[in-house]
Amino acid sequence: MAPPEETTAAHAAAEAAAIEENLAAKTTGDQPISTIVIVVAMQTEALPLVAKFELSEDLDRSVFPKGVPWVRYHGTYKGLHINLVWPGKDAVLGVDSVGTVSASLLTYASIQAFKPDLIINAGTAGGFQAKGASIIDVYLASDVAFHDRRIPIPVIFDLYGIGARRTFSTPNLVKQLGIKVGKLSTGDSLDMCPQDESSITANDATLKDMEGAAVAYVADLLSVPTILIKAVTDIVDGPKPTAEEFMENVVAVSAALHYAVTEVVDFISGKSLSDL
Ligand code: FMC
Repeated sequence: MAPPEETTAAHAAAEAAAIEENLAAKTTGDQPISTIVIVVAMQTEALPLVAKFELSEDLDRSVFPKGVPWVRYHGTYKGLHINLVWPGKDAVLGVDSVGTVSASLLTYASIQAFKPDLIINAGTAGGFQAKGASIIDVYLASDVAFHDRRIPIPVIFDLYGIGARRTFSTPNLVKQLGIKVGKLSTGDSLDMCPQDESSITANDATLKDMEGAAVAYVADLLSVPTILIKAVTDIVDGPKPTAEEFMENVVAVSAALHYAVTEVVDFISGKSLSDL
């Protein structure tokens, strides 16, 4: 049953007030974190988190442009305003809109709409066993870079393409949770061609995904600190074909991811950015 109109209006007004209040408080990194945006790429990754944080789907969708498939779940958990967003299903093909383009647009729109103190990009990733990764391991990405933006014009354009950047530093969180830390390399393909492989090696990456560096780029543009939590679904330098191994593990690994994200959110609750 649809909620009565006054309830929806009151709810929207309360939300707008919370966003304003959050903006007013955002002068230093010392206030408790109030609003977070969790960006995920796949429904399988989103649903365990929606259940855990008891979020409700924003059926009105007026925060996003009309017609986009992007989905937002929201609610309050341990004093934090949580907005969990995923780019939804492709309008034509009906599959999750994975990759850097959707992730960038959604991150941009979500920062504009919710003015978060912090972005969490949570998702699955390939891992390199040569770098110590195993299936179901969960990592915090210390650095991100792209591996498929080759611009071989020396000195500056090549570096722009790689787009390497450090993520928001969270030494206390890493220490408290004992979570693994590694570098993440992002590109728009699930498979890996030889050129991508050498770029990933040059990026010194333990992890390979299709969104992380794009989310971090947009968040950096708009000066929002970002942390990336990635759980390993497949071993890129292992014997199994990536797509097969990914499909085999994605549900179990999404469950592991949701435990890790919960631990991170529990840790964040009541803390300021400088406490992380
Ligand atoms: N390479 C690239 N991306 C992924 C991966 C791999 N070996 N394993 N899992 C992923 C992530 C991507 O970020 C996508 O969101 C999704 O899972 C695969 O389409």
